[in-house]
Amino acid sequence: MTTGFFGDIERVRFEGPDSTNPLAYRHYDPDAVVMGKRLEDHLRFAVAWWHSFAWEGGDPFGGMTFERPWHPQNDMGRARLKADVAFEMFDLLGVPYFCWHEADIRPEGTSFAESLHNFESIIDYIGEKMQTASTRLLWGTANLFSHRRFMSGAATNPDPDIFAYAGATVKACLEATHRLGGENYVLWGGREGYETLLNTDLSRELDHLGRFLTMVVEHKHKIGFKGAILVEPKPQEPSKHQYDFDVATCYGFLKRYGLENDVQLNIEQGHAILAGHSFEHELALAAALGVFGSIDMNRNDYQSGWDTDQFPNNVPEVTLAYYEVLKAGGFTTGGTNFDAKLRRQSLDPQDLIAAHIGAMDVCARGLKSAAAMIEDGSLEAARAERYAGWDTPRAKTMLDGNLETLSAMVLDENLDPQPRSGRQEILENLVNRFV
Ligand code: XLS
Ligand code: NI
Ligand code: NI
Repeated sequence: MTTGFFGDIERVRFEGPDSTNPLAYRHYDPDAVVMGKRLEDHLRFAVAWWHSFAWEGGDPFGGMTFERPWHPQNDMGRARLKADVAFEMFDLLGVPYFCWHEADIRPEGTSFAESLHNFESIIDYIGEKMQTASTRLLWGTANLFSHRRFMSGAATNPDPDIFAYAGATVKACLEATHRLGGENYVLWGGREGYETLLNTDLSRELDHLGRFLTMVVEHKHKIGFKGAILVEPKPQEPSKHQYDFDVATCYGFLKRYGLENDVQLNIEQGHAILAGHSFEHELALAAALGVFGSIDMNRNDYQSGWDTDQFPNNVPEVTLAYYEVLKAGGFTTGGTNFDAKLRRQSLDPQDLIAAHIGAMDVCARGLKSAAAMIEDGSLEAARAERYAGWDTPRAKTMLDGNLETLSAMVLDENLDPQPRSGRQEILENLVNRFV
């Protein structure tokens, strides 16, 4: 018995690039083998519970547009109905993973104990559904930013009781993630930052955030959770200044608190853009620093400058991102989470299915193009050639020397190095052969 929410929509199949069926995959064939691995195992797609099922379609100028049968989301019966519909969608899409915040899946209670009780019973319910479903948990996370108690932050709140409340919430969410066999646990510091320095003790807040994250890592080991702990960088919104600004800032923070070997990063396309970077820059940097974990694949509107959380639909952009993912060795515990929502005028259940189909197809095309670029090898060959001078014993002695030996070398050999073209346009043309 299904809920009937998706009407007569049938399981989405791969029909190939010539299909005109709007509810078929044209590029995502989960079983297609690319670079020796199934596409499903490369991409590891996940549906985000918050955008697809909990979000009601509001914006700063207006409220709910969606009117789902589980609205308002204030009792357990509706929470279970929402879970039923979620699993029906996972099955229709054949998507291997999902993600949640506790606030997406359970109604808030009138006390912490009641909220916890609601949460645990919905986790049991989801656990039962997972017995027969083929969709697994990519990550769980805590919503430490929506409720008004968190308006001044969670771990960085000036009120220690909020720090405790946040810790209790993360304990429950981490344990539930472990119970459901989740592969990662994410922390995004939505309001871990500030609006004005005039009322903020920045130094103290950073120490509290470091201590909080250390407690999370300690608890992970205590309960035997083998998944990865991931922090998700974002420069601003909702806070004016966020402490987890970008990959570089997060890495510095992890280093300072001795967590760089225990915590990796969940990197979101839209957040990279908000920070003034490209997505591929953030991915390449995370890989270089050894903290690449997982991705949130959702774009922003480039004109509005907001975190609009739109489904990806730009193949060349996605290709460059997966190129970095593949070069980093691909995902291990991580995956491709669609932290993306419909536009608020897209009311129909079919819109939800079509949005994911389009996003999965775009990502499949991007990954296949990236793999083709790697297999072709011309781009890496050009890069290697540009640095070839460094592969010589002579260059090694430069690195092993000091400023005096470098000075002596320049004078003795009368060095007069000549600039060489970076060949950017030629390389861009090369990439365009594949996308
Ligand atoms: C918000 C974040 C959020 C995290 C999970 O911008 O992307 O959705 O992914 O808390
Ligand atoms: Ni985001
Ligand atoms: Ni995100």
